[in-house]
Amino acid sequence: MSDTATPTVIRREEYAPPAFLIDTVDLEFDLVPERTIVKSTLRVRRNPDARPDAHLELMGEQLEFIGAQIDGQPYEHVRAHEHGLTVENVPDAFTLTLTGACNPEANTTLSGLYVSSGNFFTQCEAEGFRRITWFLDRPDVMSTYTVTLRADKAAYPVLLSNGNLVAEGDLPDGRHYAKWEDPFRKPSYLFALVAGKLVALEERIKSGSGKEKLLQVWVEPHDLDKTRHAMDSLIHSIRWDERRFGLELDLDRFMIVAVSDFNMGAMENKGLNIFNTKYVLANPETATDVDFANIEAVVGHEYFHNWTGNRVTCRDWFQLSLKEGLTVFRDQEFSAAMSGGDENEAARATKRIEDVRVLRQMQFAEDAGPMAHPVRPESYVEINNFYTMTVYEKGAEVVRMYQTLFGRDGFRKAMDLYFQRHDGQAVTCDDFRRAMADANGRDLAQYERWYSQAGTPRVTVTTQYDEAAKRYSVTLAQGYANGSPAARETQNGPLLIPFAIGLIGPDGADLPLTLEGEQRATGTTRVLELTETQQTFTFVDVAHKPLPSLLRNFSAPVIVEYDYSNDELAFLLAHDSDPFNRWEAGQRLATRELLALAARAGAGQPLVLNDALVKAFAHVLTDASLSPSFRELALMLPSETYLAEQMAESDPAAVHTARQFVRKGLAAALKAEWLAAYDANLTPGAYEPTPEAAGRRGLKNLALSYLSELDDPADAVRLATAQYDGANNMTDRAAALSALMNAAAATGSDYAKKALEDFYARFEKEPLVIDKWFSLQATQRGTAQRPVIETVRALMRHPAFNLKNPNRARSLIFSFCAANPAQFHAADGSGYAFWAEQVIALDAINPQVAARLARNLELWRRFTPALREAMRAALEQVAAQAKSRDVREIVEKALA
Ligand code: B3K
Ligand code: ZN
Repeated sequence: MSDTATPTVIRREEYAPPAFLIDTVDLEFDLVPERTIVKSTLRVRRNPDARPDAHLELMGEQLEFIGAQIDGQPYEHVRAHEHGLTVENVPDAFTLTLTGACNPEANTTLSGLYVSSGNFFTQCEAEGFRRITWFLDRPDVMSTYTVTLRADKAAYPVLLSNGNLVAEGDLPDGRHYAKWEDPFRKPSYLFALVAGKLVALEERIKSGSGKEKLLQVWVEPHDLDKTRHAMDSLIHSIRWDERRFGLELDLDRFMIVAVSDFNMGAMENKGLNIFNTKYVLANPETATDVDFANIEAVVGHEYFHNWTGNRVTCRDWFQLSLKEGLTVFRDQEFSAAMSGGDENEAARATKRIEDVRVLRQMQFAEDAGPMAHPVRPESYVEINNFYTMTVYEKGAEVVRMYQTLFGRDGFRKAMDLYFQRHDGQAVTCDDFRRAMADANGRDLAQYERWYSQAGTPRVTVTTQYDEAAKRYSVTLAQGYANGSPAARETQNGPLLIPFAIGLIGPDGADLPLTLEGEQRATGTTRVLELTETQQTFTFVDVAHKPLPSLLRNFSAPVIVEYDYSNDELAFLLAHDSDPFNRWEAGQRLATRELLALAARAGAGQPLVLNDALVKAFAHVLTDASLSPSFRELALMLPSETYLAEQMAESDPAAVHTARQFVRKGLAAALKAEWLAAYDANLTPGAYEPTPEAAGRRGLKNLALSYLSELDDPADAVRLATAQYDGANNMTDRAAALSALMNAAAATGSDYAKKALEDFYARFEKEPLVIDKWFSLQATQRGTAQRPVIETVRALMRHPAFNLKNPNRARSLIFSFCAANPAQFHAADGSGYAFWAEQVIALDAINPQVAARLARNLELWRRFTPALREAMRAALEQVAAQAKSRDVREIVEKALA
C-alpha cells in the first residue's frame, strides 16, 4: 500500500533527466504464488546528460531484498529502504544483479505482479514495475528486455511475456521455462508477464508490407467461445492503422490476454496487451451491443498505443495525454470509421454525439470541481489519480482540434513528421505540438494554452443582421464561468478556438458563406479561428436573416452561450444539416425544459409539460429519414447527473421528479408512436452486432423503456415479457428486464421478480453477466416503500458479491453511487454513509479502485445545503480513516 504521513507533491517543473541509464534488462522469474523470486540483471551507465550522482537510487516497493552483485561480485554497499534501494558509490558503467522476492498471492492492489483465478498477471503502468523488482521506474528510462519465466508446468502451462518467444523447455521437478526477447526498447511500465492455464484463439495475417503476423487472444478455456469479436476487432484495428496512418504492426506476434481482476479497461504492454475480461469476452447471449462496440474501441485503443505510446512514449507522467489523448482520438476515429466508413458523415456523427455526451457529463464536471487540472497537469501526489477524463477525453479534443484546423491531410503529414522525429524516444506534449506546427507551417505558440489551462472555456455568441447591407456579424467572446476553478487561477490569455459555424436560411437550407474580404462564397460550414478575447466575424451577401448553427460537430471542447428561442431550437432540430447540431438543438430544448421543471419541483409547484417539446420529439420519432441510432440519441433525455450539474445548486431529487415527469408525459403523449417504433425496429433472425442492427435495437428498446413509464404499463409488460423470453441476444434480454423493473417500480407490482431470478439462474456461470444483474438492481428506480440502498445492502451479502473483484465492486457499489443519483443522494444521508464505508473498506484492499469511488463526492459544494453538509461529514470520515496516498489526495483536495 502506498501510504505516507506527509504526501510528497511531484511537480512538472522539477523534471530532471535520470542520473543513470539502463541499456538492457534481463529478468528471471521463479513463479510461486506466495513467494516469487525475481533476479534482475541490468546494464547500467551514467547518463552523460544528467548531473552526476555517486549513488544509484532505484525505486522498489513491497519487496524483500535477497542480494546484490556488481559485475558478478557480491556487493555490500546496498541499502534497502521503504521506497527502494540505494546502491552506493557505483562505477560509470557496470552490470548490476539484484535478487528479491514478492508475494503475488497477497497482492490485492492489482498493481505489480498478482494472482487472479490461479493465474499470474502483471500491471505496471504507471508505477507497478517497482513492485516486481528495483528499477529506475520512470518512462524516460528505456531498455531492451529479455525475460525468462520458470513455473510448475501443470499449474502454469502457458508462459508469456513481451516480444518473441526464443526458447522453451522442461526443467526438473515438473517445472518448465520460457524465454522471451523484446527487440524494441521500452520503459518499464510496458513490461508484462502472464502465466497460467489459458487457451488462445489464433489467426495468421499478412501485414501491409506482406510480413506474416501471429495474432492470439488468450482466455480461460471456458471463455474460448467469446473471443471471435475481439480477434475481428484486432484485425480491423491493424488494417485501419495501416490505411489511415500508414502504421504497421512491428512485431511478429501480437497477444491479447483477458483477466477478470483488473483495475481499469486494458493495458498496452508491448506485444502482450492485458485486458479486463469485460473488454474481450463477447457472444450474442452474454454481451450487449454496447459491449460489442466497447470491445472494438478498447481493442483498437490498446493496439493503436503500439505506435502512439510505445514506439513514441512519454518523457514523464505529466505528459500522459501525449499518448492517451492522442490514442483516444485515434480510437474515436476508428470506431467512427467502423460504424459507417471514414466518409459517411451521418454515421460518424452518432459516434461523435456519444463521445461528446461523455465529455460534457464527466469531463466538464471534473473541470468544475477540486480535481480540475490542465490536460498536462502541473503536479500530483499519486499519478494513478490523473488517468482522468481531462487527460483522456479533453486530451482527445485537443488532438482533434489540430485535425479540424489542418484537415485530415495536414494532420497526417504532421503525424508522419512526429514519428520521423521521435520514433524510439520518450517525448513531451510540446514535441507533438511542434510537429503539428512545423508540418503545417503554422505558429502554434498560443495553442500551448490548451495544455496548460484548466477549466472549461465558454464562448458567448452575439449576432447582428443588417437587412439593408445584407451583412451578418457574429461576435465570439471567450472566458470562464465566474467562480469556476479556472477563473480563479491566473490565466495565460485567450485560447485558439476553432469554431465551426453554418448559417441556415428560412427554408432550412444552408447558406453559402462569404466572409468580409473574400471574393466568392466557399462551402456552407466555416471554421472560424477565435484567437482574441473577443472577435467579430462578418459574413456578406446574406440574403435573409439566418439562424446560426454554432460549433458544428462540436469543433472545440467549450460551452457555447447563445440565446436561441424554443422555436429556433425546434427549427434546428428539424433542419440543421450538421447532425451533431441537430441533436444538440434537441438536447438544449429538453435541458431548458427539464431545468425549469426541476426548479418548480424543488419549490413544490405543480408541473406542466411544454407542448413544444412533445411536438419536437414527435417529429424526430416519426421522421423515417433519420437513422434509428440518431433518433435514439435525440430522444434520450439528458441524464439526471448532467442536469443536476447545470443547476445553481444541484438538487437530485427535484431533477429526478422533473425528468420522470417528462418521461411519463412523453410516453403518454406519444404512446402510439412508441408502439409503432417498437414494431418497426424489430430485428428478427440471427443476431448481428452491426451498427444498423444495433441502432434498431437501441430505438426499439428506448421505446420500450418510455412505455414502461405509463401509469398502466400493460403494453410494456406484455412486450417486455415476450422479449425477455424470446431474446436471442443480451441487448434485448437486458433491456426487457430493465423495462420490467421500471414498470414494477412505477406500479409497486412484482413484474420483474421472475425475470430477475431467471436471469441469475441462466447466467450464474458468466461473471460479466452477473455484473449486469448487480448493476441493473443498483441503478433501478427506488420507491418510497423500498429505497434502493436496502437492495444494495442486501446484495452486498449475496454469495456472488466480492469486494476484491473490481468489476463486481463497480457493478454494485459504483453503479449505485454514481449512476443512481436520486437514490444515492437520499435526504437521510444513507447513500453517503454507505459510500464512506465502502471507500474505507476498498482503501485497505485496492487504493486505485478506492480512489475512483472517493471521487464520487467531489462536487459536494455545489449541492443544496442539507446534502452539502451530509456530504462533508462523509468526506471527513473518509479523510480521518483512509490510509492510501491515492484516497487521501482525493478527499483532501475535496475538503480543502
Ligand atoms: N495505459 C493504460 C492505463 C493505465 C492506468 C494506470 N492506473 C490503459 C490505456 O489507457 O490504454
Ligand atoms: Zn490509453
